Amino acid sequence: MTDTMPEAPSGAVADKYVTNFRDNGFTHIPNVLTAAEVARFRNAALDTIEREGVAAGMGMGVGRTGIVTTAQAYRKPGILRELARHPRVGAIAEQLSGISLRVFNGDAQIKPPGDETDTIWHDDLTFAPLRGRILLNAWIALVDVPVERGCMTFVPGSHRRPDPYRVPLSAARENPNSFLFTGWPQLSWSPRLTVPVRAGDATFHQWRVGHTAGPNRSAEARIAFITTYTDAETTYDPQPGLELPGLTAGARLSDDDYPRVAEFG
Ligand SMILES: O=C(O)CCC(=O)C(=O)O
Repeated sequence: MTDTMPEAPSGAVADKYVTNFRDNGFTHIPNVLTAAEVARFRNAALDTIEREGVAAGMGMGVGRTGIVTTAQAYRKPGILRELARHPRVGAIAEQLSGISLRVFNGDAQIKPPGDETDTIWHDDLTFAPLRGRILLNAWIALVDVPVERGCMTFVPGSHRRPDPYRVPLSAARENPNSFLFTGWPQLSWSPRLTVPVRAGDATFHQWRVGHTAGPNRSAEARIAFITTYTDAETTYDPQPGLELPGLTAGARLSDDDYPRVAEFG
């Protein structure tokens, strides 16, 4: 994991967010998108999901909810690709991590009203066949997401937990709802922080921080876009059950398929 890195561009957000991200493993940044951007990207999310939405899993079939997602929208021409390559969001991610990044994924998600299922407690590393200094998600709210609509909850500081560094995917498959606390029992006793967000806000969290999201008990859909960034130097590191087609073990990710933030205009 990264704490202080030489490549860090700075100035996209106040230093307090960087401190927060590094100390806690996540941070909440208000007004990352303007109201006009929120409306445009929300419409694009609704349209795209209407046309080609698929049921989401946490990764490799673990932890199903009622969430419907676009499929690799970050790669397809269209408005959502613009959001995945949003220069300000990318600049914030690089400032928080302190290193050069590339986009690993980017999709819109809708959690329908009445979906009573929590997202499982997890860290993202368990689902990432990657070796690198960091992977982080920007969870961008395209509607207000109060607690009752299923906002995120984090275990502050859990990215600094002692070994094991990662657990196998089989642990998550066998115990999707408890593997985080079985793998790292001390986290059962750590305080948790639930983070309601307004439309246009984003939370950024890194791959070792424990997190979940709640059910949607509100009358409206929870609409969000999640961009996943990874260290630009990341290499493909397949794990049992975590293989991605078209990638070579040990090789760096390609700039064509996983664009560098530095290329965003
Ligand atoms: O949106 C959710 O319900 C969960 C999102 C999540 O786990 C993530 O962004 O890593």
